[in-house]
Amino acid sequence: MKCCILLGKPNVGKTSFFLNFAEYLGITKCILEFIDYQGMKTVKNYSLSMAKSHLISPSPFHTRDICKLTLYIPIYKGHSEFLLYDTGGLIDGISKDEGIRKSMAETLKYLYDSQIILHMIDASSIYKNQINTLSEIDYQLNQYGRSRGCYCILANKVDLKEGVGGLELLKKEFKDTYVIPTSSIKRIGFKEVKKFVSRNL
Ligand SMILES: Nc1nc2c(ncn2[C@@H]2O[C@H](COP(=O)(O)OP(=O)(O)OP(=O)(O)O)[C@@H](O)[C@H]2O)c(=O)[nH]1
Ligand SMILES: [Mg+2]
Repeated sequence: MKCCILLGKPNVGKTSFFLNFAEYLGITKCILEFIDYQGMKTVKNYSLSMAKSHLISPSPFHTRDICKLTLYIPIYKGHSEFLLYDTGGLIDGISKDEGIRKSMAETLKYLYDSQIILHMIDASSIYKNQINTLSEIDYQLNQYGRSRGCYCILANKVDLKEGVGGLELLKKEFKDTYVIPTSSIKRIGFKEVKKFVSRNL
């Protein structure tokens, strides 16, 4: 089964996208598998609303473990199955926090094993030049993703006024990359992401 990984800086909206996109694809209950940095697996059964209230947060680095969910996309008379991974936020350099370092290492391990790469950037934040603005890690992910193929950028938070400006900056900066404008909470761009994933399954 193909694996699709969702990654990017902390707080850009990865977990919100992960759960809302799963809901968009028809999931009503989520059986989530969490994998920590030691490879320990824990399965949790959540309703979607419980998952959203537990797993999404305005504080950065809320997600630490890899979170795995099996999803289905209808194709002709059947459907294609794939695994979607939510991951902990990636930052430039080496964090002083051991937990963050381990979480980042785990994300990179799963990146190598994934066939489809969704790189999320907070478009509103880059427009305002805030903490989550474009930096080395985004350029490195872009370079790596392009070398692998099946890679796109999700320019998230375009429901915000600044997100629209940020989207234009991203399109200019990453001319050779497919950039999909998204809003994890308003479900903008979900149809395009679904098309992108199903094309690569
Ligand atoms: N306006 C707006 N807010 C968003 C969007 N996506 C996420 N948020 C908000 O951004 C904050 C972070 O969302 P998360 O989904 O937890 O972000 P994350 O990338 O998983 O963060 P970490 O797990 O800490 O790396 C929350 O307060 C969300 O409500 C979006 O598309 N638009
Ligand atoms: Mg998260």
